[in-house]
Amino acid sequence: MAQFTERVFSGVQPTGNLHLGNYLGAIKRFVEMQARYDCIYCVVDMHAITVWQDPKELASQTREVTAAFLAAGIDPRRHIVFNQSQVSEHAELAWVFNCVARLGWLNRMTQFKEKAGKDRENASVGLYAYPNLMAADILVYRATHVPVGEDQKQHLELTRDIAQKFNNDWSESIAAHGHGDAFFPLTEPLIGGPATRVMSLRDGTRKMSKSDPSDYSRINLTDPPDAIAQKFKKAKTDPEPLPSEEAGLAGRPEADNLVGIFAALKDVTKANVLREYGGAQFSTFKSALIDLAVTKLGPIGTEMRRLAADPGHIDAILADGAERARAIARPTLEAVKDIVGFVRSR
Ligand code: AQP
Repeated sequence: MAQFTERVFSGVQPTGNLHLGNYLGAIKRFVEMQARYDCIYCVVDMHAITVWQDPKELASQTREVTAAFLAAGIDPRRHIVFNQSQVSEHAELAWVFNCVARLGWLNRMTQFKEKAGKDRENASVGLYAYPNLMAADILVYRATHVPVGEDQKQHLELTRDIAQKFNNDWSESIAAHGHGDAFFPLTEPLIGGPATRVMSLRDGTRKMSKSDPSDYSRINLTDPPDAIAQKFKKAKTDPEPLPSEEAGLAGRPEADNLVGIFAALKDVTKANVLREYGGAQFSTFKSALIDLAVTKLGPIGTEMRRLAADPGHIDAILADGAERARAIARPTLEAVKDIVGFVRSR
């Protein structure tokens, strides 16, 4: 089996209101990956326009996500940070994948069903084909690992299916062009830790989400300390004290969510948290959670605001990242063109 250089790719949509779920499920883990892998982190603006985006807001939100990456501790000199639309190879490979993926595969995608809702006929074709573009984002760098939240698991499985089918359908051409028995890796999702699915603070059965109309459902990364405190104070709970063991969280989604958030912010397990707070009332636990969240998130918000004052600096980082991303993506795409049989000038 072909060997692939280990490389991490992941992306975040610039669709506003970056929240604690995006941070714990994705960005915080992006930061941790830097010590072990070469990493490529992308602001996926082409994914964002699968639903309507105001142009001015899209540009400012693209810079805001970039600022969040930097403020959280991603190093754009050692790794690559850029926005997707600056590297056209993503779109070109996505077209090839549109011709590899099967309608039946996309019809099973739950995120499309959730986002399109009842008005499916009026959803954009882009929203439907979103997973194929996501596969291209990852595979144009032949990335081997993708840190994501639990909600992206199904899309990662589709990415593997697309890679496998591409490798099978063009196996002779792949070998004839000197790429051995597989051109694309079967990318591994990295989904782990106590906060792979952070839930809404208003309803422990719904995912914390940028598009939730209630701002009280989420902690935004730019929230000042008093807003963080206010939102956690108002967060839904149940009347029982915290259990001493994890099994006691079953059937208590709000308690489970707050304990998971605490554990992820503190880099411990839920069991550790319950050892310390088992038997405590929510008022006591929420005070400790507020202190912890303000300590961890406060400096990120402050740094994001500082970076926001200099959009030219952000744009320069994105331009530099795009150039370095293109240097990896272009040879992949050229090889794909040769494998598929597209004539190209050399
Ligand atoms: N609630 C969450 N818990 C853990 N991880 C999460 N992620 C998103 N929500 C949670 C992870 O954040 C990364 C970037 O997500 P995205 O912005 O690309 O798209 P999304 O998953 O569609 O985010 P939202 O907040 O749910 O946006 P809307 O409301 O627009 O649909 C991904 O790794 C994702 O797993």
